[in-house]
Amino acid sequence: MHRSASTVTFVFGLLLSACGRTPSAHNEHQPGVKVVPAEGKGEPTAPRLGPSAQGPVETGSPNVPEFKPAFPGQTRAPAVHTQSAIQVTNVAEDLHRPWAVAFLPDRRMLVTEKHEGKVYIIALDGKKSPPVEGVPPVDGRDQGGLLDIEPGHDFPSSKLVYLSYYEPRKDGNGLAVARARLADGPKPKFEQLQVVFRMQPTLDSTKHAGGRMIFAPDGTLFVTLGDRFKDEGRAQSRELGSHFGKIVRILPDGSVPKDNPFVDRKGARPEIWSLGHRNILAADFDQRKRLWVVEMGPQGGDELNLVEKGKDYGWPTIGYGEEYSGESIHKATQAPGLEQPVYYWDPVISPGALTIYSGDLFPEWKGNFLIAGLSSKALVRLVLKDDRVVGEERLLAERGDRIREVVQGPEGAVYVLTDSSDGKLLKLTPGARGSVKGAL
Ligand SMILES: [Ca+2]
Repeated sequence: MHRSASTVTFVFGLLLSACGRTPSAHNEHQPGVKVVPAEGKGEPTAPRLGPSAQGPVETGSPNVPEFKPAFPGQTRAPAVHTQSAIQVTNVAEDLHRPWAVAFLPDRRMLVTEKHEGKVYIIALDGKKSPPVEGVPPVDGRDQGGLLDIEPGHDFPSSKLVYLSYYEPRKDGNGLAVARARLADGPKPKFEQLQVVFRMQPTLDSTKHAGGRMIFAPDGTLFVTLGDRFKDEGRAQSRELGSHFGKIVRILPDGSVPKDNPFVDRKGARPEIWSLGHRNILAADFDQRKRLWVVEMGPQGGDELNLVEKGKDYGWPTIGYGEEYSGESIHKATQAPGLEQPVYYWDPVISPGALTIYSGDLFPEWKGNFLIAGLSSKALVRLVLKDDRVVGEERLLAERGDRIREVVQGPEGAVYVLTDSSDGKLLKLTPGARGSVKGAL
């Protein structure tokens, strides 16, 4: 179904200048400002490079003010502002709770719908295929369903596509990764489906199974997992005998790389790469081939972590958040042998996906971290220097959409999915110079 693209150009600086500096003013402005048109009222804010003198982008009160950062700049980095106008194009809509986008070599996109476990192939002009047949059954309740999708590195020859999903099992469910051959055409289908990874143990939970898949530059496959949002799962997050609370690393056929950190440890699950995570949906590799993740924390405890082989990221022993009830989880924010987050958010942003931008279309974003924000209803941009966050921005906030996914397209445009029963696939490109009064 082809839909004509609607395009809106606006300047984010206008929105930022419109937002007050108190928590209530910030929140009130979000739904009120729909679009700041090119010929809108007021002038864009003066462009600012690097840290702003105006303080952090986050103006909400912390949930856990008694927890203090371990080092300067670990939270509430100074606000920064994108100088370019940004054009937002509506590529596709009518997507029911879409979760992931992945590009095929011919620039068409694979898009998943979570609850009913559907996959569509969407062309750059928005033309959508029939649902791809052959998707495995999913437990689509709540946070479950069909989540991530990635073509294999060898897709041009193998046609292999990888899927992650809540697999229905006797006595519950668990995250599974399957791969299948995509038989393309007017009625596309997956053939020869093979499950290559099963999160263990099985538990009856509709939450926190993680589910992001990312291929490393060396072709190994990282899969992020979670603590299942249950006491027994949380208690296993730092135990090597369980997949709960872990990031795992496998070969594309599901076998275990010989250089995984715990392959020789008795009782350890050999797929484990790192431990002590709560729930991770957001992951990407940087230009130096290092893995970064943004974790869904508890109330007041979302974290950016630089993930290294065999390390323990501390959940639930340390952290910066608290239970949703306000009860405490952690006695302390630091402990020997447990890794500190590079950055944390209190209040949270609810990270759905991470893309470390490397394209040429937005030169000022090069190397920046773009994070899909669900509860924060924004595309969160972080500027890093020497592995410390030195700037933060909330893009697209005036739309009021929960943002589920962010990926960089082959030409350097940025694609995002909104999380809704009428979800949209949006494309961000630089707005035309001179189209916005006062813009550079
Ligand atoms: Ca942690």
